[in-house]
Amino acid sequence: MNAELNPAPSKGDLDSFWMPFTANRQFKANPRLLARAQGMHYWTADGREVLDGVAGLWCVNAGHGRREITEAVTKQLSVMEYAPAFQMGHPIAFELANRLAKIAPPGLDRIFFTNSGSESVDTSLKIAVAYHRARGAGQRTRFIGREKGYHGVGFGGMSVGGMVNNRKFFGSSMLPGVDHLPHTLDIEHNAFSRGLPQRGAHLANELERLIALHDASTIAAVIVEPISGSAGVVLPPIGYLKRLREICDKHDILLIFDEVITGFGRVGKPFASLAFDVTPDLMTTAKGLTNGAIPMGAVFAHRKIYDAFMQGPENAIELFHGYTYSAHPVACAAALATLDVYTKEGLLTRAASLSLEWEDAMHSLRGLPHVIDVRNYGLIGAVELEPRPGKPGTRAFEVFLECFERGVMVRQTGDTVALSPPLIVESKQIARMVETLGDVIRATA
Ligand code: PXG
Repeated sequence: MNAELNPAPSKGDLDSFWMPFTANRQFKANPRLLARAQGMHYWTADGREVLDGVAGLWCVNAGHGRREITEAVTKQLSVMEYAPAFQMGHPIAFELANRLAKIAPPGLDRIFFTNSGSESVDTSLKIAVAYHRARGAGQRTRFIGREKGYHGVGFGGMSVGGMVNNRKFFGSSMLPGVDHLPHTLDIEHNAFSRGLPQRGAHLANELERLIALHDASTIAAVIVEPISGSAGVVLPPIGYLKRLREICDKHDILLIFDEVITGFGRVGKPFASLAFDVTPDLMTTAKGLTNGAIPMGAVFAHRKIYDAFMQGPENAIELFHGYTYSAHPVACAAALATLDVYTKEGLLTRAASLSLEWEDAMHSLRGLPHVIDVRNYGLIGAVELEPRPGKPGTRAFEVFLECFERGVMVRQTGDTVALSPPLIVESKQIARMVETLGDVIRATA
């Protein structure tokens, strides 16, 4: 694509766009404008090449500018740009659901389409409550989330989420009846673990305590990310997720895995649920579903949940929920083409074959100034920096800015720098990312 198709705005032109999750004034004083992307790289508006260490925002798993996806989207736009999915259907929506069902964790073969991770999360929470009601347990309305959890920005996702800045500005405008498990980040005991940390499975037993407090009969679902991404890559201790599953089963509570980040190959299997061999009842996805090309999300529901709704008169709507753009034909076309690329290139499992190399590369940062932890799993990595006294987050933010100056895009959250490259990444690119990050950490006081 020619960069001239997207002329760079001048500084005065930056005022109207209220940017999401952005330091607007800092950005608009020193804009970082991306104009073009191909493969593992972005190019800035002034023509600099930037290696993409974060797959856009954890979504461009097959790399940028995939011709197959572009062609599928273009074709679908000319055949039928939109069709409603309420009381109507179109063939590729069913085709996509069938394809997803084939790679789903066991039993999770009923697919509800949304347009984002946030919508997937809110959809899964609503399905959980309505499921219990359909079974005569309408008093089960509580949710249990987890500290440091990120489940998007809808009121539901915000309420079960556990990142303080995403909550505190919105006061008590939360869902009532939500409680939180403790997070599993334990740098004191688990720093520099390679892969999953040894210590911390016992933290799942805290769920028993919350159940004792609220009574199981009031709880609809527990929602966790198998690996927390946004909070700075928090890994599940060995045995932790299995224990959560056991406790949920014992008390008839649904377990929701939020796989918006971990889904579609990020951890070396199609889903983290398969990598960790723990099957949830509901699974939320988005991002990698369409390689980030067109917004789309999907909730995978266990067949038993779907079946519980399929009662009553046959002409009655079973679930009063959905979006104008649920199963949008263009998004379906993008997702089908994306799945083709993933399959053809083995991308849903490629992270597994790279994970040891990735782990070694990430852990080569151990010992650098201010590095207090390195975490990795699949093609996810994080470096935790010691916060500057009284100025949390500033050190990692500077690292992020300087990496970008040196041509590598990373993500910063708090004092963590996270990496999650497209799954097509090559060895030399892994080396370049980690070397640049190391140089920048050394140069940042
Ligand atoms: N759940 C999880 C686990 C996510 O990571 C969402 C839900 C919400 O998805 P949408 O599509 O509504 O944004 C997410 C989103 C980061 C970062 O850098 C992560 C996300 C979004 C933006 C930045 O960690 N995850």
